[in-house]
Amino acid sequence: MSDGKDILNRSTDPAVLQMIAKAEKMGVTTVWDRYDAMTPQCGFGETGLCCRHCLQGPCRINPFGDEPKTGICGASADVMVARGLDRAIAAGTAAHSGHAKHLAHTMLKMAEGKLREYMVKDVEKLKAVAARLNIPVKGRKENEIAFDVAKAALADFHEKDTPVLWATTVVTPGRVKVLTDLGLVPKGIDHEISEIMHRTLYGVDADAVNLLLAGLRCSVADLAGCYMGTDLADILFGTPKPIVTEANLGVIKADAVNIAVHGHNPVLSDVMVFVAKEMEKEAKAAGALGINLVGICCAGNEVMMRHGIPACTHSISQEMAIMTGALDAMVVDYQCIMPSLVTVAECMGTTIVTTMDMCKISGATHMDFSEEAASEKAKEIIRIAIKNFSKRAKRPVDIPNIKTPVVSGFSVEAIVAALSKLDAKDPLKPLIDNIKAGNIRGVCLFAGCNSVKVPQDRNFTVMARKLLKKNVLIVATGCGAGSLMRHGFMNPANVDELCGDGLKAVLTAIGKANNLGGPLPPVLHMGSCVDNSRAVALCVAVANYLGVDTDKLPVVASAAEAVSEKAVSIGAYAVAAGLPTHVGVMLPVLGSPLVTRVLTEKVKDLTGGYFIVDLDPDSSADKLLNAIDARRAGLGLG
Ligand code: NFS
Ligand code: SF4
Repeated sequence: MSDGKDILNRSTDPAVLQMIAKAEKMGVTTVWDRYDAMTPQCGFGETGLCCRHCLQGPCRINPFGDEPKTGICGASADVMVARGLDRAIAAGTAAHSGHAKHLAHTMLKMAEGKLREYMVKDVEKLKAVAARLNIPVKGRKENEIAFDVAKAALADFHEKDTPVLWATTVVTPGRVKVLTDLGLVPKGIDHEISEIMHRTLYGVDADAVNLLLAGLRCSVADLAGCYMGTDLADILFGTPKPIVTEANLGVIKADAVNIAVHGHNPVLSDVMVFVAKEMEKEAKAAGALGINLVGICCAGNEVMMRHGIPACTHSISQEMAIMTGALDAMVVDYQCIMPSLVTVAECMGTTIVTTMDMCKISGATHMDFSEEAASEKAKEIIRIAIKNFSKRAKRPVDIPNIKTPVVSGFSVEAIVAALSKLDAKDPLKPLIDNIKAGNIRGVCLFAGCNSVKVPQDRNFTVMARKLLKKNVLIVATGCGAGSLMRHGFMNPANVDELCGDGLKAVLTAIGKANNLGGPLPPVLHMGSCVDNSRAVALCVAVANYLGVDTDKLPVVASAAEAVSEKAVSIGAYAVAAGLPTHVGVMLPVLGSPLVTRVLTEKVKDLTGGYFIVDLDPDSSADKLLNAIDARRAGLGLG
């Protein structure tokens, strides 16, 4: 049991803190309690010096240079650390691209006329993606084009004669050359993942630098998977446009049937949005005000960006949504779903519904989701929630009265459309001019998760405050976006308080030109974690405009509270794309000074990008500002 002071240190979100206190009072164990019970954590693992890649292990290396200096097979600290990092990148790549592959299969079945409930929602995007892939568009039916795009997507997974198209067609020409020269162009997404598993096997690659290069190549495959995930989701569900909504636990409503969608793939969550509307009547018949769909993590980001569904919480505080006692069901697909949810749900009367064969949780209710019967399945799931609502009627709930307005939906297409109101012929010009003039000093992408190792949201908010004041334009994805939205960073009303004068003027001018009645929000929400591809697309557009490569731009990235292996693979592709990339928690690499040096310095000579690992948000922000200024100087900007 922890004392009160510890509890206040767990999150900086007041709504979450209320629920942590409730859990403490009820004796419900949370992620923070389990973290406390886990500390001190193993120093070998923390530094990457533990290997279990064969049955002779586990092997551990003494980080202080004493015996043992190698594993039983002779693997050095450098090799052990590089192999571990590679496997993390491969896992992250598998997750993002698995999500994309799922969308590609859905799109293929749709194009073949096998699915009733999916369609091409954004024809323009379909045509744009097809054109980028060299797929003929003119005079062809939507479904024919969609068929070819889905086939091209699936073809990108295995080794073939052509490189991964979703990698080579989405970066600058200069970057294609850099990646080609370094041997970093992936041959197939699945191919790179499986090659990492092969080369990190007992007795294969024992050259740390060679291992790291392969990891970087796999991370480029991860970029491809993310980019494909965004492209296909936009085609099937619509490309996001600015939309007003809200975030935090206060979006849960005591007298509605509350259903949280949690996980990642809009294949499920997008259908839930429409079916929930159809089921309003049934919910009302059960005595509810209606159905209140709320989002968690990236499933939440997807439906917020496209439909304005409010987000209730993110990442490390997912259990706290259930602690309100007002969630009737939590519907999950895959990734970032803590198994502990089932235990908390049992205490609070929530039903956890798993929907994917590859992601079942003991104690949860499993309802296999299929695209062929999407709305029937969604209806069945919603009926579970309605039934639960009836049972909950007499139980008290504790919904923190805390929520914040959010303007979401900033796809690159939406940003360009907004800019075109300033210059219809040359929409990027106002953005570039403002960067040149210093009104926008640079751009920072905040991405990744919340970690139990950081007071929730602290790193994101401290860094964003500092950078905004210095006129850095901030875009955000994933739970980083979640973090910033819950703290008011996506509320246009806060531009005055948060932004420096230059940035304020730009956000206000764009707002005015678009008749928004106010500025754009201080931080632009670009979507889920696969939507880091949108940030890449923006960078590439700006770089191409300026005729330089992405490693010359005053653009930086930060995963300030990273958790998932997906954050590691994204960080690696940000570095491969040439960005200075901050990580605000320890990466398990310190056991190898060589690997640490390669990632934070040497790689700069190869890709132009590099990692900045710093746990202090204040100095991290300074380092990112310095990186931005160095790049400005490189471009001859003051
Ligand atoms: Ni990204 Fe999104 Fe969140 Fe982290 Fe998980 S939900 S895919 S991995 S925890 S940001
Ligand atoms: Fe130990 Fe080598 Fe086996 Fe790893 S691969 S567990 S270092 S013997």
